[in-house]
Amino acid sequence: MKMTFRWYGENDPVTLPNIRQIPQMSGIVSAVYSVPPGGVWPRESIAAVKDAAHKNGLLFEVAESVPVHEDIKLGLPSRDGYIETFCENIRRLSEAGVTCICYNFMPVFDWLRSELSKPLPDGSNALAYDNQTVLDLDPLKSSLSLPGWDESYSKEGLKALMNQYKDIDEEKLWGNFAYFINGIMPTCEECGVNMAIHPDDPPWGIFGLPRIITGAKSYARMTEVCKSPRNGITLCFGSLGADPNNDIASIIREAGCERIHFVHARNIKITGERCFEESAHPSANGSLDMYELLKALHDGGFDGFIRPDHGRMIWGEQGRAGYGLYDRALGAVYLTGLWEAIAKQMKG
Ligand code: DNO
Repeated sequence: MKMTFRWYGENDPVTLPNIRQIPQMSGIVSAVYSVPPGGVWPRESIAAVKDAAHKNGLLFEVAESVPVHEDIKLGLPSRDGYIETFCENIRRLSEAGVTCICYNFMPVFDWLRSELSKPLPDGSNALAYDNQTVLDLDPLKSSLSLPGWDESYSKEGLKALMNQYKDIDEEKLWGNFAYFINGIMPTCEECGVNMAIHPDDPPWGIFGLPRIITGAKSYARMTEVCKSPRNGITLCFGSLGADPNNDIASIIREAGCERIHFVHARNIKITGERCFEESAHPSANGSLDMYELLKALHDGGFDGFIRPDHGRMIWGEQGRAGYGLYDRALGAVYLTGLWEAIAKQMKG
């Protein structure tokens, strides 16, 4: 397992020298943020991320995310051009040493929360999701914006885009996913790059839009539509774990680790039906048994990348919601400790 840390580039208040000092940190997970979805990433921009990482003793082997253009998810005729652009980005990233690309196939919106800084009893704050608040929310009227969302849409643009999805049900979205993944796979094979799809977060439909990567059945189907082991997943504990029907340890044990290229490890506390808040990483702080999950990965021979995922804001830190330094650093060290204990226990 290779421990990594997400870095949002030169504007990230978390610096590379900060990241370097976290014990056992092997590299960063990053992207070129200046290019809109569907554009080609300039070689110099990719090299700048790599060079900055290397200067700080860190590797840049995982890109998160390369956005999938909406025309691909909608299955429009223009998708072929965007698939070719995606392939070009795969080539350029691999030339710079990237071996794993994290992406998602969620229509319009990426991850969703109803609150970005919910105060917790210990004085920290965290991201939270309340089902009723989301049901009452109209994305076309509210001013809600989240760091994971593409902010470039005007309200009219967003309305038109959401309208385009009205004839796209889950079956059609699956068809468009199959077209995309099979379209890029020859390039992934050629370049030695693993694709790691992130689950839908939360793992259920929102705002009437379809979502398909939600649990064990999705993984079975996903691997079926494109059989190359390079068509793999980002196993995100917190996203899948928001649905208590997802037994993540069983998903790992049943599906095996061959397709798990990347792990987002975080804990959540389920506070009601389709309601949760993000907790500190240790098992005792949330609803997920982190030991069981890492043990299942270890037993399956997991040898991919892992990163602590969202952290709370602690010690008065201000910054990008979910992506401060301190709590994620605590998470990384906790995960490394669990992994060491499991490995030593297994040796007997
Ligand atoms: C949220 C992240 C996601 C993830 C994308 C991958 O914090 O895990 O935004 O990067 O869904 O494409």
